[in-house]
Amino acid sequence: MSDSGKYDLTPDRAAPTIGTMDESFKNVPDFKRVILHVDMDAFFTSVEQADDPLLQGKPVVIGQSLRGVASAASYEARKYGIKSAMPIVQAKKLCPHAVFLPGRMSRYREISVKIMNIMRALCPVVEQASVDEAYADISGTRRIFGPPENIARRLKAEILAATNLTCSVGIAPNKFLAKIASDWNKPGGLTCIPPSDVPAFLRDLPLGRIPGVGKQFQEELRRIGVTTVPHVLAHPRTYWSELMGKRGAFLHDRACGIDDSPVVPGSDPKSCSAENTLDRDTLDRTLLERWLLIQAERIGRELRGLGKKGLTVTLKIKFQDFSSITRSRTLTRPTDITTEVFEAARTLLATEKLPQPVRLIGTGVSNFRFVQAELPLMPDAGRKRSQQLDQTMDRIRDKFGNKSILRAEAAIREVDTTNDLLSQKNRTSNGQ
Ligand code: DCP
Ligand code: MG
Repeated sequence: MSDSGKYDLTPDRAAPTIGTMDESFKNVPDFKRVILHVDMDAFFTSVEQADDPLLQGKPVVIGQSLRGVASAASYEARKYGIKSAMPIVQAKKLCPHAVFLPGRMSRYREISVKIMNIMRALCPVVEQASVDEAYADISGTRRIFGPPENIARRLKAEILAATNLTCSVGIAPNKFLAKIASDWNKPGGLTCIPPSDVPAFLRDLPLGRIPGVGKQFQEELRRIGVTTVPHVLAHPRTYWSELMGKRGAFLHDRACGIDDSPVVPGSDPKSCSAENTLDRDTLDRTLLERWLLIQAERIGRELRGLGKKGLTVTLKIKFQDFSSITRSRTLTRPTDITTEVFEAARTLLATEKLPQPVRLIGTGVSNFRFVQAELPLMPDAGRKRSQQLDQTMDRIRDKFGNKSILRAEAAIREVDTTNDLLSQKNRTSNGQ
């Protein structure tokens, strides 16, 4: 049982051999939950490689500034010893021929939304933990999906089909063990820690692999001769909490395999917005409209990705003296159509006096409404055409990346600027 290989299900790339973890989960009374953790493999660099076939198989690093650090490294780059948080200067020394890219946060967020939607469609309770990872409580899904591995495999397949990206999945009786499991056999892993195997699994686990036991904490423990889980378990919980307070109790709990923290579903986004600080303050309305179109493109795509339609469009303007205004317009029906978002924002801009040059312009869509499949009494040819155009552009961007296609008027400049913000905000009002 203490052979770590026992926990490694064969990655899906090869023929999987599945154990009987479903039975184990059922039979061990102490563990009532089944928690799944998904973590994308080398997320930022994998997105870049998926969007640009020329990068596939190459060492890729996100981070270009010689004064900065790498935020991500592809598995090819990791072979040279490059890791996240490593100074770029050092990474360049280790692998001078690696491709160093600036990173495209909005694209990563867009893919992240897609992944989370896939998870939410399959799993009853999902908690997004970061841009590329999420927990799901799948305790009640056995009757629909069979053993937990089935849902994991289906998730992996659906994420791969939708994004061309691989992920690693861990399944265990609680969140911290599921997180360790997803990291156990990267990339492309599927690792289960059945309840009955938890004690043996923990016995051999280096303390540093427990989330929350960082380098400093390990060093503190090492100084008192504690380097393994059995060392921790040699003393009762009270000993640890007297010695180290909450951290001590936490350490003892984890060494016992205890983590009762629930999977807390994140609240649904209440609005989508995008804003740009301009390179130079301007009164040029044509230029401002072009920014509105770029923003409408991005918001429209985000809305469609989220499956949301909003009834209110908001324009935000910040002037040269940093004073700002927001103006809203309620549409006759909720929309996720790029041109409708744009037209509403453009109308708001047209009716606004510009007493001084504009330094920032932004668009937001809020007031999301659930809309059933539309069955208009009068067929609306214009709207249908706009929807078809959006769908086509979404498909092209899914395949070739964000910058591959822009409506002609908007193609004035690079969309991914460092001061560009695209965000979903959990609020009912907008533009603030
Ligand atoms: N990230 C970052 N800065 C860090 C660590 C990560 O900006 N110090 C970003 C880049 C990563 C993304 O977050 O691609 C996800 O972080 P992960 O820790 O999950 O790392 P990866 O997904 O890149 O690799 P792995 O396959 O190990 O999960
Ligand atoms: Mg990851």
